[in-house]
Amino acid sequence: MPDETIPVPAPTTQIPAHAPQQVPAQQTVTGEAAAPSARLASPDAQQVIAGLRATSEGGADLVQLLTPEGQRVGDPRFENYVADIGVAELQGLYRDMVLVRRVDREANALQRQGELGIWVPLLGQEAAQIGAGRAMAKQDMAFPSYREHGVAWCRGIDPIELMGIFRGTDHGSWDPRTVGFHLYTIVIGNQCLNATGWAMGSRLNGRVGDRNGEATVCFFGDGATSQGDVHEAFVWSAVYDSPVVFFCQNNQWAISEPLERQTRVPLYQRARGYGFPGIRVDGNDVLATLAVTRWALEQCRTGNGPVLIEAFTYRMDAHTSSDDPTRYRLADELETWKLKDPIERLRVNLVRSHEVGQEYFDELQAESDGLAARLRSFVQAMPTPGPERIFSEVYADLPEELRRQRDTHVAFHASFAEVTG
Ligand SMILES: Cc1ncc(C[n+]2csc(CCOP(=O)(O)OP(=O)(O)O)c2C)c(N)n1
Ligand SMILES: [Mg+2]
Repeated sequence: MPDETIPVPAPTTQIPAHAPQQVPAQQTVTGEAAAPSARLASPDAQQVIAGLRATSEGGADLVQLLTPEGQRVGDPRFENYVADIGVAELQGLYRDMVLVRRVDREANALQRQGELGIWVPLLGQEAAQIGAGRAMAKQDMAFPSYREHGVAWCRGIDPIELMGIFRGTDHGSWDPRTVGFHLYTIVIGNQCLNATGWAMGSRLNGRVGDRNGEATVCFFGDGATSQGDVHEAFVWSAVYDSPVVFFCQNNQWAISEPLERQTRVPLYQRARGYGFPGIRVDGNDVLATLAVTRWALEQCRTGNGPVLIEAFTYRMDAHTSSDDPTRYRLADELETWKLKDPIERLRVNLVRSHEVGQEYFDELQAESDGLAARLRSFVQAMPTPGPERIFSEVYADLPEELRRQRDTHVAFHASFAEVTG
């Protein structure tokens, strides 16, 4: 579809129920007169409930192509971006989601059994990640946080390559340039600056301008939007028209902090303040996420970046295996989101609208079991890296001083091993 037929998502004036209805004229308020704004900073219980309801429902601006009941719905703005997706492609997207969920659950179990030091679950965010990941082209570059196992899968990274990070033996064993997927970033929001720099480079090197142009996708969370790094990335990307899709997975929580503590406007609306389009998509709808990300990437490739996508989703498990979400959120909330499960809605669609038979699901189950078994045996057999490993792959030519330290370090380990047997 030509660019000009795709309207930039219309700006909306929708504000959550608990936000002030009118922006007061600019003024300096001190003493007692400051009380109303102080009250706004701590909404009462009713306001909190209204706000949470507004966020859990996604609002009228949510782009959706597949309802939670598995029904295909139209959207004239994005329909054509998935016109090529027939039943075989839908099955492919379903397979991706099932397999990454299986990897996620197996890794979670491995952590519980002491084989991994920590695990960061993606449960519930499969559609957001597979939709975005499958929208990307070979020449594109992704900058993930630490939860993007589904995007890694789409970039062709074998899940076993993620395991060293969580076993504490390496920082990821893939070459970011070859696969177009940067190493995981733990420092919240920091990868947005890296992504901005990369995207500015694409533009300055003349690799933007037509549909084969290069684009960058930056993945981050709702909590990250409160970081200064993200603000700076938005400013730099905007003023340099950088081809970067800021893909925010709003999973409603930043560890134990709810979205309500990050923002008073829906996150996608923030883009307006920086001067680029922002759009909210149902992040549990793989088809809508694929369509919206394809649109955003096209904008970037053709020189109309950046774009902010807010993928409205939910973290169905703990923040990490070190976290206990029952301490800060109600079980009801999880139950509500289970009804919007990204995998189940596509399964229902495949069965009811495309008459996909049980055989397909059985085969996928067997494939998924095989993948989990391979992951498990790989992790159980993972060797402990040698003492020289911390010195390798940092310098092309190791400086003399570090070479000396490495030799001492290696010799110490050898003598220690001799003593301890
Ligand atoms: C700069 C920085 N501050 C604090 C932390 C600790 N921390 C780790 S994850 C996290 C919450 C991030 O939430 P969000 O951006 O919503 O991503 P999610 O984990 O939900 O995917 C925090 C505060 C950190 N890693 N880096
Ligand atoms: Mg979050």
